[in-house]
Amino acid sequence: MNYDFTAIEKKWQKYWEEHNTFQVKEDPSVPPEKRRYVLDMFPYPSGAGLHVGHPEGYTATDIYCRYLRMNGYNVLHPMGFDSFGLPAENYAIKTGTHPRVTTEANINRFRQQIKSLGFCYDWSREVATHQPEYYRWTQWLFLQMYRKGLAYEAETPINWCPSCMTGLANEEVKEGHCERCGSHVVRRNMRQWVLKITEYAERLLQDVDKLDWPEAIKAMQRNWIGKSVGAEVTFRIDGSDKTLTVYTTRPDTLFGATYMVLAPEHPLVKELTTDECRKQVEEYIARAALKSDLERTELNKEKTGVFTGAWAINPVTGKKIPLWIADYVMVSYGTGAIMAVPAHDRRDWEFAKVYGLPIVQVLSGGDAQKEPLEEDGELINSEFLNGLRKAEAIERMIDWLEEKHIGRRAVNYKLRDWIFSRQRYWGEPIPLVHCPKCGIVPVPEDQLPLRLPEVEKYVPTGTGESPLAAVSSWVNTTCPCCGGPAKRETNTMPQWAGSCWYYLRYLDPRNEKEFASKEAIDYWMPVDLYVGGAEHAVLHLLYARFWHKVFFDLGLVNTDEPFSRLVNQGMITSYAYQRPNKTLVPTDEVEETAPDRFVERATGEPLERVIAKMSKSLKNVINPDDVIRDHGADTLRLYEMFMGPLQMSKPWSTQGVAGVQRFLEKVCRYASKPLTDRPLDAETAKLLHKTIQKVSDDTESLNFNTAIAQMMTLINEVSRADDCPRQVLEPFTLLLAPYAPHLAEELWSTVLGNEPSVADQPWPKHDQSLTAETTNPIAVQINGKKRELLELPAGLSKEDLLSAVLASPEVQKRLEGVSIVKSIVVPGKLVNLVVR
Ligand code: ANZ
Ligand code: ZN
Repeated sequence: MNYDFTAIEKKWQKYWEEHNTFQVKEDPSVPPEKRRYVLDMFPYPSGAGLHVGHPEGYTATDIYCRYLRMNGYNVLHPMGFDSFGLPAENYAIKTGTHPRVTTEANINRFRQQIKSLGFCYDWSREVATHQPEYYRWTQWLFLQMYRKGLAYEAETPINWCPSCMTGLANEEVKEGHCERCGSHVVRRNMRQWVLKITEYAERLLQDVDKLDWPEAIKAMQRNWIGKSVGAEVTFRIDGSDKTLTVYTTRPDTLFGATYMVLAPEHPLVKELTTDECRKQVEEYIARAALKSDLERTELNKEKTGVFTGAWAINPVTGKKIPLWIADYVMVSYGTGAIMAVPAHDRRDWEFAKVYGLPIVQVLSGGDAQKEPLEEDGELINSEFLNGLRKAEAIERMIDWLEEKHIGRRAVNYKLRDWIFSRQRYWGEPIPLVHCPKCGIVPVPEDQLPLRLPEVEKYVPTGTGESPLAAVSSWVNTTCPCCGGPAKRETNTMPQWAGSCWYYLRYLDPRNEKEFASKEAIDYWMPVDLYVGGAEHAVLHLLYARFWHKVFFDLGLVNTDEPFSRLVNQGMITSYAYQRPNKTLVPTDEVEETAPDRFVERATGEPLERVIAKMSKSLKNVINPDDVIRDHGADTLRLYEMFMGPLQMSKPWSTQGVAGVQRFLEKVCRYASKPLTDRPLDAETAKLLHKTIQKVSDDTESLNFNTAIAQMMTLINEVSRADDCPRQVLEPFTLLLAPYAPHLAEELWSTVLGNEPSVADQPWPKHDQSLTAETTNPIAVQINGKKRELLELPAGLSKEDLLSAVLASPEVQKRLEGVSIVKSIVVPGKLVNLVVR
């Protein structure tokens, strides 16, 4: 059999499409434990088309889904497009082409590219967030949140790009600069719609614990929510009846509070500032407004501030302490004011050094005049706290403050409410009306979707309103409540809105009465496995959890978390070539003069091969279309899975692709040998059943690279024979089916003469009597501490034992975020991993 991958792949893609092979129904006879929902992060259909990172996660879920189907599961595996967003709008600003036109052309290209990989998506469930049939429900869900009091209007400072004349989301600000044009971003007060995600902070934090997600992502969510436990302390202002309350995590250090700092935006600044100091204070406030939060909080920045002329009284020492303003204090955190303890807080210490403020040490353990002491110690210079350690002293001080009614225990979260409006065109209109008589009135639900009107110009107006504000026929409307003249809200929703709930729409995508039926939700939810890139660690994944919890409270969904299990695929990187001065050379200007020796063609200068992100400028971007054309989709799929563990980042290698293609060619050559029905010899039978066992286990645990390696081992061994026994080819074809589905179909029907589709066949079972091996308990130590006890086959070599240990999910969990610097293997006994 000749491996004509182009013909084979076309043929089977057509077959699957015509036979609706992968359409899935909510079959009630399938018991709940046999239902699975496997989700990919849907792509933003950019103009660049699919990149090789997309097929990585998509192939992984595809293999897993095909494997589950063959094991008798009813599997929901949908795909769609996150199609509102900035690039299409920027393109419209440049060219005048409607974002819908660009977006839909891009979607068509993406769909065709994704289909060319032969994935088992149920395409009848495709959704795209920009379609009115979809965003009707985004608007409806927003209104449910609004009615629950979770959406409110506020004047808040936001990131503003003075050159693009638009507000930006935090995530659109890169190191203080506008992602679009590179201008310096400033703070500007603007009317905004805000979602009360902070009301869910504690639950979002607590429930992280019950998620089967990578530890690194869970840690990022916890940090982003940023719970902090401490106290509020109220200070009297000298010569005034005003008081000032601060938030501190270290009330134990109150005896060391030698000055106070207010955020420049703190509402009391104007009142407290004395006339002598007013001019400098106002100048400072104006300068601080030009900085982004990031610049203000950067640790290594020289601290700046000004004295307000006012003094407070330290409640425990009774001493007068000066009141400053400084931009390292944020108005939006805690109370926007701090008690400064330079002896024990680095930022305060740096500030005190710049302005010559007193440093009073209140914990033992070093010399605070020389450097801040941030560790635990024994309290000194602190009267009733002397001799206590930090934790006890905190408790004692809070009791004291509560007794005197000048303080109390307090909790703070870093998480801020979510600024939910954009001054943009290409997003969901916010379905609210402003009526001079009735105030804010929701658009009645039977009038949804509130469609985006056509506009002539996509350029932001600079007034803080979106281009929609210029469409007076759309803006001017009647109040749904009193029928009087009213105006529509012209801000649109942010890019994240549609992706907050798309996984629910897939359940019931054509429902015109509800966002999804209760039956479909009960049938499929929660998502059993969600695969995507780690770049969504906080934003999308936190926003979606928040919406889902709100829906849960509203009785709209049956679970309080949307995604039970999350797996992050590693980044596919590329090789790049570096000059001695660390600059990079585009790949097409590099020559390999000997194996692993590279020079710059123009100069003959030696270059070092390094690993870098694929980028246009380095000309090392791999286009999946080219790989499919030259090597076939099955090779692309198999190669991306064979590159290494799914979760790891790994560089693209052109030789690697060719190697995988040779494996599939070898399979074809083997299948071209005379097909026989002879019984297998004992050794072949044993290898075959070991292969079935390993491929099953590894596929189940998403260790696709080792499953492929085992299939390669099998083919190498069996192709020594002159014939091709059906007893080998048939089970092998079934094992191959999730991985290289086109070739597997071809082998199944053309070579083996069976009825298609191989995707509907039961998964092969291994014969335990053939695979049973004696096992040994192997202790796995990490940095010398015993962490796991694994039952592993006896007689493994050092290398095999180490790879078996590294392949175990328990060990992989423990190795997240660390790197192995050394491993010590004692065969049959233990493996010690030294990590950093
Ligand atoms: C006195 C003190 C002494 C503090 C000490 C720390 C160490 P987390 O853990 O992040 O919650 N802080 C409070 N509000 C602030 C604001 N709006 N902007 C900048 N800094 C602020 O940190 C809480 C600590 O950060 C608080 O505890 C306060 O400094 C500072 F040895 O108070 B601390
Ligand atoms: Zn009205």
